[in-house]
Amino acid sequence: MLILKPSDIRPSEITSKSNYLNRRDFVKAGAIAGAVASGAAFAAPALGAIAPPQRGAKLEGVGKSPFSTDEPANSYEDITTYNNYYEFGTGKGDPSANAGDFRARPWSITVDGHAEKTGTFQFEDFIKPFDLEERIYRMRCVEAWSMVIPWVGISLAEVIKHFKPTSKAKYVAFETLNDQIRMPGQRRRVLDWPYREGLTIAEATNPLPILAVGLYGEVLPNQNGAPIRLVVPWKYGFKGIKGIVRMSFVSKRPRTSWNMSARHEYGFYANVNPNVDHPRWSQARERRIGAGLFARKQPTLMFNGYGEQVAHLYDGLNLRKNF
Ligand SMILES: Nc1nc2c(c(=O)[nH]1)N[C@H]1C(S)=C(S)[C@@H](COP(=O)(O)O)O[C@H]1N2
Ligand SMILES: [Mo]
Repeated sequence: MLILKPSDIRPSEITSKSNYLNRRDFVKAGAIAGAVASGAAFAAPALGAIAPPQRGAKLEGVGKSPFSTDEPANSYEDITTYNNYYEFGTGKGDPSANAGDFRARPWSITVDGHAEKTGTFQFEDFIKPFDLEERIYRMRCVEAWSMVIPWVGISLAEVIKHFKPTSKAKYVAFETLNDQIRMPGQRRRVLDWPYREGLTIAEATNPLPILAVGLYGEVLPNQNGAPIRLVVPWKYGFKGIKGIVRMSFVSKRPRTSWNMSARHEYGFYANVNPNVDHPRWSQARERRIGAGLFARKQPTLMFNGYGEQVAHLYDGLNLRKNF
């Protein structure tokens, strides 16, 4: 459990990087919490306010990206207390409550399959050849909520180029750590562990995807996928596999966790598409986390607004069938 004593909290942690949007919400939520007796609906923001997440070490030499959105970013608290990471529980607050003691170092990543360069690398050696960049991306979860997140990461296209995949490599598959002791949520068979994801080589070599190693200029918190996780901003959030230990160059479409669990609900592509509903709910609109409890849902954009960069990847593909 991540509960800090007041003496453990540095002043820098108390002054969060909340943007003006979230400050306004904080005031609003506070006013509402004072007016109604039950605080149950405010459990997530209240937890963030009482026990600020431990902040990570500063990352040095982080460049800027032309792909960043200028929309206001969600607060550090929003991004680190409202998570999906079933290895640490299925509730949105579970990863921040349960992943605090997870040791994300030392960490090794295995690269295998159809590539000239393969092997097992320490995390630090794995990322060393690549430039660190801040990429402020809109993120859209399949559950119809969204956030704007200032990631720090390395270009997946650059990583792939580095390992020199052969012509047999049609897809890249990723796997999360498989360890019931370090990831207690894996004791429950809510998914077929380890968590798995994948992209086509064309998707993976597009300039947008990154392997994120940081957030708000600091080392990535455990609940967001430390030490390294995938970020693919035009796809639903479940493609963004956390805690990666393996990257495989494969010739056949890899099996992916949510598709294996309910293939009629979660496709391999998982491109954000307001015109194709999930069988149980609409994908036309989304709730921006932190935009206020009474804020209207906003329209979801095709490819989450990244169509200019990625629409060409799907020329001639029926996106209703290939959801
Ligand atoms: N290993 C692993 N990766 C995962 C998940 C998970 O349960 N396990 N959940 C996914 C889902 S559904 C979402 S929406 C994003 C959430 O990322 P965030 O908590 O950093 O916003 O992580 C994705 N990556
Ligand atoms: Mo998600």
